[in-house]
Amino acid sequence: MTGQVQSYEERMKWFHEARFGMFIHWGLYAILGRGEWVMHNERIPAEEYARLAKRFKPSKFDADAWMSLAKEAGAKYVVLTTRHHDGFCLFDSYVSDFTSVRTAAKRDFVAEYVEAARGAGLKVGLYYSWLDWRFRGYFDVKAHPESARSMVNQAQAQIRELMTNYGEIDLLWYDGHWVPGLEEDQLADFWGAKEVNAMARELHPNIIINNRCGLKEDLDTPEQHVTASEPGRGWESCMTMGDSCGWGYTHNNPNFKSVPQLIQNLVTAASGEGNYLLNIGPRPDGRIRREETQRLAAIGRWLAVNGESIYGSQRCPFGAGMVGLTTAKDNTAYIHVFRWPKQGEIVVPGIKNTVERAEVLGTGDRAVIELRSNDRTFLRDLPQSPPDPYDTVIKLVLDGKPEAC
Ligand code: FHN
Repeated sequence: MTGQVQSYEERMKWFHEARFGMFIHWGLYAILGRGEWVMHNERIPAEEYARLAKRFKPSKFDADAWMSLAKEAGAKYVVLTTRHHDGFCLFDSYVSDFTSVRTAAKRDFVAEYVEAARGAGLKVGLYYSWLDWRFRGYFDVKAHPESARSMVNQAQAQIRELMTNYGEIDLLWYDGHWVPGLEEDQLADFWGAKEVNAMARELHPNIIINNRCGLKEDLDTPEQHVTASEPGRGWESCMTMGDSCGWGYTHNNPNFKSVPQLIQNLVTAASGEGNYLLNIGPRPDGRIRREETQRLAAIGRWLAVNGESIYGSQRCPFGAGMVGLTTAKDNTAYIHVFRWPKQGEIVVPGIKNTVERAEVLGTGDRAVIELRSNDRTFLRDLPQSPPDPYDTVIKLVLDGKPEAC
C-alpha cells in the first residue's frame, strides 16, 4: 500500500481531527435480536447457532445508506464488526466456510462497506474479534491445545486477508483478545500479536491499531465510559446508544440514551482530546432502527452548527465553572453550556488571556465581557433561555493560546 511511514503524531492526525465515529455491530446474532453475546449467554451449541447463517439474507442491506447516515451524523470514520466472537465473517475467507460469502447471503459485506465508506469520504475501520467461541480450545487452552492453535492460526490468516483484500484500511479495531486462564501479559504471545501487527503495518504503514491485542499500540479504548488518557496518547471511548445489554440488534431495548447525554459524551471526549465511537446495531435485514437514526440525525444537526468546537479540538487549560465543559483550538476557547443559567450570565473562572470576543455559535449572540476579582470572567447579556437545548457553545476569541490562572 501507499505512503511513507509517518510518525505517531502524523498517523494520528486524521483521528484527532475526526473526534466522532460510528461503530457498527452486525451479524447473525441480529436475527435473534437479543444482542451479540446470545450464543455464549444462552449456551447455544455451535452447530445449532451456525444454522442461523441459512436465514441471514439481509434484503435491505445498503452500505451507502449506512454511510450517508454516518455523514448526516457528522461522523468522520466508521468501524464495522467484520467478525465477532461467534466466528461468523462478513467477508470472504479462505480459512473458513462460516462466512456471509459461503452461506445464504452470498455477499462480501466488508467489500461493500469499505467501498461505500470510501465513496462517502469516511475513514475505514475494521473490527475483528480474536476469540472464537466455536473453538473449545478458547475455553480451555491447556485441555485443548490443538483447538487453541487452530483458533490462533485462523485469526492470523483472517487478519492478513482483511489487510490484503480490501484496499487501504485506516483503523484496525481488535477486540476479544482475552483468554480464560491467561494473564494480560501472556495474550500478545498467545495470539502472536507482535508479528500480526508488523504484517498489518507492512501492508498499511499509516494504519492505527488499538490496544486490544495484549500490546499498547496506538489507541486506548475505554468502553461505556468516557475516560481520558494522558496527553499525547490517542484514546477513543466506544459506547452503545441503549444500555450495555447489547451492541448487536436487541428487539426490546428500552433504555436508549437521550440526545443531550450522547452529545455531552461526545463533548466530554473532545474536551480530553479523545474520540467518541457511537454504536448502532442494525436489524437482521440491514435496516437501521428509528431510535438510532433519529439520535444520529440530531447529533448531526448539532455538529453542523457547533462542529468547530469538536473537530480537531484540544484540551483547554481552564474549565467552564458550573455550566459545562471547555474545548479549545488555537486562540479560541469554547464554553459548552449544558446547564444554561436563568439570568443569562455565565461565570468562567481562571482565564489568564484577554477575552476579545464572546459569541454564541449558531446565533451570533454577543456577550458582554466583564472581568471581576479572583480572575472571574463574566459573560453577561446572554439570552435568558438556552439558544441550543442540548449544549449551547460560546466561542471565546482570545489574545493567544488559552492559558489558565
Ligand atoms: O464482548 C465485546 C462486546 O460484544 C462488544 O463488541 C464490545 C465493543 O467494544 N467489546 C467487547 C466487550 O468489551
